Amino acid sequence: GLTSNNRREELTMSEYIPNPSKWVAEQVELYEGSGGTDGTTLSGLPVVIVTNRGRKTRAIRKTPLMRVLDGNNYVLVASKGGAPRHPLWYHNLKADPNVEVRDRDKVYSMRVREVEDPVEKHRVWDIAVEAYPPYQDYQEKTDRAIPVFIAEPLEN
Ligand code: F42
Repeated sequence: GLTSNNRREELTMSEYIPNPSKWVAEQVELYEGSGGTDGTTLSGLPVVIVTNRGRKTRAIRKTPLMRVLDGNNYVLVASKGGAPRHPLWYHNLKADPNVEVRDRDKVYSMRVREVEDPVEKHRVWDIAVEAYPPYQDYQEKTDRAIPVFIAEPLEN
C-alpha cells in the first residue's frame, strides 16, 4: 500500500477543483493564499481547511469548516447549515479518510473516522456546539442526524 508520504505527495500534485459556492471558494483562496494569516474565521470564530479527494473525480477538494478541537484531534461537523442532505464532502471522507487539516499556518496529515458510538458522539457534539453554537440550530432544523468525524494525526 501507499505510505503516508506518498499520499501527501499525491494530495499536493493532483488537480484541485475549487468549491462552486463562491463565498466558500473565496475563503479557501484567502486562507491558503495568505499562508494561514487571513480569512481564518467565520463570524469571528476560527475555521480550518480540510483537503481531501473527491470519491468520483479523485480530484483535490478543499472545504472550510469550523475549528472544533478535541485535544490534538479535530472534530469535523457535516452540518451544511442544516441542509436536508449531507454535504458531498461527507461522502468523500467516507470513501477516503486521508485528509490534510490546515489550522492557520500549520498543516497536519490526518485520518478521519465517523463517530458512531452514541456516547462518544454526545461527547464530541457538546464540544462542537460549544465551539460553534449554530450547530445546535442546524440540528434542530433538519431531520437527518448531523454526522461528525474525528480527525486524528497519522502515526509516523
Ligand atoms: N460546512 C459544514 O458542513 N460544516 C462547517 O462547520 C462549515 C463551516 C464553514 C466555515 C466557513 C466556510 O466558508 C464554509 C463552511 N462550511 C461548513 C461550508 C462548507 O465549506 C461546504 O461548502 C458545505 O459543507 C457544502 O459542502 P459540499 O461538499 O456539499 O460542497 C458543495 C457546495 C459542492 O457542490 N461541492 C463541490 C462540487 O463541485 O459539487 C464538490 C463536489 C464533490 O466533492 N464531488 C465528488 C468528487 O468526486 O469530486 C463526488 C461527490 C459525490 O458523491 O457526488
